[in-house]
Amino acid sequence: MFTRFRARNIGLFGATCTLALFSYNLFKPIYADEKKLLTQTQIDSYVRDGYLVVPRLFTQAECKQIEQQMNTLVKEFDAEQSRVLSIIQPHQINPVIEHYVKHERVASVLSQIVGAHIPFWDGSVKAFQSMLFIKPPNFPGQAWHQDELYIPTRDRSLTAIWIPLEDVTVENGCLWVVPGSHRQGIMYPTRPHNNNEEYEYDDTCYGFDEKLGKPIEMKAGDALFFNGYLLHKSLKNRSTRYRKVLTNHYMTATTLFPYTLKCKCGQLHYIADTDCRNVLLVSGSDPYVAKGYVQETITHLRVLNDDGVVVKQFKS
Ligand SMILES: O=C(O)CCC(=O)C(=O)O
Repeated sequence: MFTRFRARNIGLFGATCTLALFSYNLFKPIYADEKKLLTQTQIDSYVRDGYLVVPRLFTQAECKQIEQQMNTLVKEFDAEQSRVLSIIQPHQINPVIEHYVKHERVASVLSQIVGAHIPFWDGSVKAFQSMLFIKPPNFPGQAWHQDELYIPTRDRSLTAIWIPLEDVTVENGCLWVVPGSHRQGIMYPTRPHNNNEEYEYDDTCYGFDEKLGKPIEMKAGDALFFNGYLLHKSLKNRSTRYRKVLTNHYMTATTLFPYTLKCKCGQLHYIADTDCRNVLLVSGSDPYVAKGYVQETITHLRVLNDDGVVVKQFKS
């Protein structure tokens, strides 16, 4: 009797489980997790090494579309194509570039890595900056540096995405990184590099073993994500082709960062809550939404003038 009762219960239990599983599969909610592109191994390697290459994040067609927008912008600025080196903040005036800055594949990866080292991070991310680089043949690279120097997030969440629109190799000036150099959150000292043949004018970081630097050769549309404290550089473009790249900077939406300090009012400003609102929410929610948003930076080009000097060009 007891055994029959138990067998019937087990049978009922089994049927209920099968039904539950069946209806779960039919009506299962779209969990955010299902949109996540990275495995835990990839996230761990980003936290450990400070960089991650995600192959084929953008298709060839998407790379072409970005390149077309680059050409359109150069025309809008009435600039001489062969002299343009970069376009700064193109997303502020070009909706297609803005679309790629917040693209769902980009947002998905960022929502897994930007604050992966921060306890209780909720996956929220905002963008601060976009840049299109057009590196002509024979143009120098950028010496060893850390992006955190220019965009001080201080919670170590600054994350760059660097997407070549054509294949990049050592010859045409791919990025080099020092794996793990972000780990302790050290800001390395800087000094002149004395190598104008290889690098543009910005100083170089020193105090680390340069031999640990490694080139990251990539295919067009692959995406290199790297942390703001990671030491990186690029060499001169020794090829006969232009090297074109879209690169953007992101941080957690909770980050307050003092990009500029404007103290004209004569009041005391605390560094810790000074916040640049020239940002764009990419993932999750913005805890400082009440502060509103501003466009402090103006979209502009970096161009070579007749003397070969790099100057800024604004829209006339
Ligand atoms: O694209 C390059 O050559 C250098 C880019 C870079 O180092 C940067 O944007 O921080």
